[in-house]
Amino acid sequence: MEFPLLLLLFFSLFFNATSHMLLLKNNTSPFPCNFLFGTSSSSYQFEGAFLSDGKGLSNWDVFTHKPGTIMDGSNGDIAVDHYRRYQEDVDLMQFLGANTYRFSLSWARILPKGKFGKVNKAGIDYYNRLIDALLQRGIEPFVTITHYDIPQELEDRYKGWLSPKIQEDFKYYADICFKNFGDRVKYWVTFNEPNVAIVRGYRTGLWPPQRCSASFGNCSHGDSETEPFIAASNLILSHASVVTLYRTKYQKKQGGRIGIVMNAIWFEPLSNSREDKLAAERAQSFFMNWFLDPIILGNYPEEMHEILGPDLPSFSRNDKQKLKTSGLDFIGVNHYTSYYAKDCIFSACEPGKGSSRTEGFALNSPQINGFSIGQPTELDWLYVHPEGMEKIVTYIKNRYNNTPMFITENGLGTLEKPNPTIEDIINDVKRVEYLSSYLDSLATAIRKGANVRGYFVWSLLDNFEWTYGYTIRFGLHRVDYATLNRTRRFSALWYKQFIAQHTNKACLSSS
Ligand code: PNW
Repeated sequence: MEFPLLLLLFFSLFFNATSHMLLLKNNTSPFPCNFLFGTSSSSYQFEGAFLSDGKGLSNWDVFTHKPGTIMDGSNGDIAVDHYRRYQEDVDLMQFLGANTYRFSLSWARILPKGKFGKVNKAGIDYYNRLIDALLQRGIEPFVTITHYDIPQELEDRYKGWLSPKIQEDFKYYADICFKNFGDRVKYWVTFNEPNVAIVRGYRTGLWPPQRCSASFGNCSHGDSETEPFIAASNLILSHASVVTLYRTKYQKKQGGRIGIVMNAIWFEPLSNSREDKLAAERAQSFFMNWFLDPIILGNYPEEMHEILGPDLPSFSRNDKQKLKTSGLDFIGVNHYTSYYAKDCIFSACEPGKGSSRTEGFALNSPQINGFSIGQPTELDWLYVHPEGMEKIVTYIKNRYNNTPMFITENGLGTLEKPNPTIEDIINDVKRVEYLSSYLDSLATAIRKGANVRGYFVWSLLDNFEWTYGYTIRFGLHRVDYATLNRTRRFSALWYKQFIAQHTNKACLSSS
């Protein structure tokens, strides 16, 4: 395409996408002073260099190398080579005007064999280089300690999250992270989306360690009715130990904050019936509150006790005390989509997705009985329902006493045509529409009093999308997987503009 034509296309799209943004009226931004705007990533999806400089194998390295696990047969061996190209990537963030970057540390890069081996100095050096490069450009590092990938050694030795032994290992690892990086890192996340990792690892078996019962999936070991709850309880207690460690040994001196990131789906009752409303509550309790309630309120949601009985591991008096005194400083919210929820206690549901006891007898899905919660996308689990952002943020605000929140992920995944033209590559108007409508909805929640402190787009770049491999692209920048070249998409320019318009100049001078 001729260059001027391309330019024209650009501007027409640009004005189209910005004209329906209500946020800019009177030039007052609803986003508070010092609001963080950035992008998110994770070690396994970005770094590559899977065996470089002393890194050990992670559970995801081993899993992706098994045939048939990943849609396009790919893996994260190279990913987007962030390990070597981080400087170029930090330049892209600077161009956006972002003031934060969320990334995760690879446990197996720092401790190739968990606490059963030595610290890998080259791993520490890499993260030091990345952190310093960010700070030099005024970008605040927002660090996830574990984003799904754990050293394979811990699976082999004691079955990972199924063993209480992992609590000691996680504490040992986090201590090394605080000690080495805590002078410069002021935002810590213990875990990314444990609710997704545990459901996929131990209920449906689609992710490592591929454990489930026959009626839930195709696994050679496991028990979908009990193991997810055991793994979750070990993870919740691991979070508590590490928060206690941070509070007692580091927080005063280093002055940072620590939280956890949950996958947060908004569950909308399928009908106005009392039964469906209760089902939507149960769906939330069995998905998100399952983790946040014990961490913030000291015990599992009541509905979980009632439905699961003895299959829900109970916390000892000691554990409860530990949970109460540790808690968290903020809740990280990864929000992409909403689902309908339908009751399966008082009415019959077909056996299958969501209707089991392990999900609180609440059928939950983006489409039920021909009703769709929003526009479908090229990802089977992602439907566009911007109102869900305001609703989930408000729900969390009310349930957890307006604990500070960060929207740690939000974004749209798309497919790419074979042999795409430059226009196919950069013209991602759907992504811009998605992001601007979700940010609008977030702004409404903030105006109504939600204590939200930051927002991160998933993701800076296209990357390894777990079992979808490289087929699904979430990037503000497109990655050519043959050359690893990054190309700026229209959404990157849009986000740059958005950040500039919503960074409150008055705050800058007073801070
Ligand atoms: C998150 N769902 O995963 C992860 O934190 C990222 O690593 C990932 O790349 C990103 O979102 C996009 O998928 C999710 O089924 C996995 O609702 C599943 C769901 C949502 C997010």
